[in-house]
Amino acid sequence: MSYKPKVTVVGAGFVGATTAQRLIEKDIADVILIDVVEGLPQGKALDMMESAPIERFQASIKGTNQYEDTKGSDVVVITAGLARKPGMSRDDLLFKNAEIVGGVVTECVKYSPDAILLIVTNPLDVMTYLAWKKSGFPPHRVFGMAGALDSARMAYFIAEELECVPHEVDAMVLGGHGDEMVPVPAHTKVKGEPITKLLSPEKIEAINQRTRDGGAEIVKHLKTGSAFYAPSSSVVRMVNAIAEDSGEIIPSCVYLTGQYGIKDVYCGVPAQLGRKGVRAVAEISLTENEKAALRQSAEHVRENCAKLNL
Ligand code: TXD
Repeated sequence: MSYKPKVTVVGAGFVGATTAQRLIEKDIADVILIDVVEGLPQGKALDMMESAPIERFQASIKGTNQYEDTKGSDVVVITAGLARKPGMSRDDLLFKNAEIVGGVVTECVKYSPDAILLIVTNPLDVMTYLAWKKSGFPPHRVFGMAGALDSARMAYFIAEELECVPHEVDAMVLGGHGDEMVPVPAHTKVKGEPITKLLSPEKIEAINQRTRDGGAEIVKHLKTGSAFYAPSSSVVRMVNAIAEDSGEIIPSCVYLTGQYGIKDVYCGVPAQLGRKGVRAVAEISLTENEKAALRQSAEHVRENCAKLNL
C-alpha cells in the first residue's frame, strides 16, 4: 500500500468530522479523531468506518478522547474551539479559543514532537501564532488554513458570474482571515486568463466584497454554526499537498520573515507545501494598494496576538 500519513484531527465538530470524512474517503490518510466530548468522536468514527464497504476506501479512522492515541502523528489538524454565531466577528472568539487551542497544542506536541500543526480554529491567524509559540516547533511546521478557503469562495463566485466550471478558476486571496483579507484579481485566473481581462472593475470589486463577507453569508443562513464543507475541502487540499509532498502553492497562513515587507507575524500568503511543511513563501507581484492592504491586515493580526501576552 502507498504511504499514508497518520493525521490527527482535533475537534469532532462540523469542520473536524467533515475533514476526517474527506481524508479517509479519498484514502489520503489514516485518521485519529479526538474531542473532549465523550462518545462523539467514537460514534462518528464508527459511523464513517461502516461506510467503507460502500465507499470502498481502505484508510482507517479511530475516535478517541485520549491523546495517547495521537502518538506519532505526521500531521495534527486543530479545529477544536467555538464557532461564530450571527453578529460575532472572528476576533470575538479570541480568548476562549486561545485557552482551548493552547491546551490542545500542549497535549499534541507531547505525543507527536515531529508533527506538522495545521490550525483551523478562529481567529485563525492569531491561533496559528499561539500554536507556534506553545509548540516550540520551527515555524515551517506550524501554519494555518484560511487563504485556501477564501480563494475557493472567490473562485466559486467567479465561476458563477462567468458560467464556467468552478475548478477552472484559480483564485488568490491573501492577508489575515478577517474583514481585511486581500483578494488579488491580477493573480486570479480562469484557464490562465486573469479575471481583470474578463470582468469589469465593478464586478470584480463586488466579488472581492462577497469573498470578504463569505463566512458571514453562510453564518447568516445557518444561524447556528458556521461553514464546514468548503473549509474541510480546503484543509484536505493542504493535507494532500503535505502527504504527496507535491510542492503545490496554496495561500496559507504562515510565519513571515520579511517577505512582502512583513516580519515576525503570521499572515496569509502563497506558500509552497510539502512533506516537511512550508518549503517556501512565493513572492508574487502586487499593486501598491494590495501591498498596503496586506501590511495593514498583518498589523491587525499583530495587535490581536499582542492581546494574548505570549
Ligand atoms: O477558515 C477557517 N480557518 C475556518 C475556521 C473555517 C470554518 C470554521 N473555522 C473555525 O473552526 C470556527 O470558527 C471554529 O473556531 C472552528 C471549528 O468550527 P466547527 O464548525 O467545527 O465548530 P464545532 O462544530 O462547534 O466543533 C468544535 C469542536 C466540538 O466538537 C467541541 O466539543 C470541540 O471542538 N472541542 C474540543 N476538542 C478537543 N479539545 C478541546 N479542548 C475542545 N474544546 C472544544
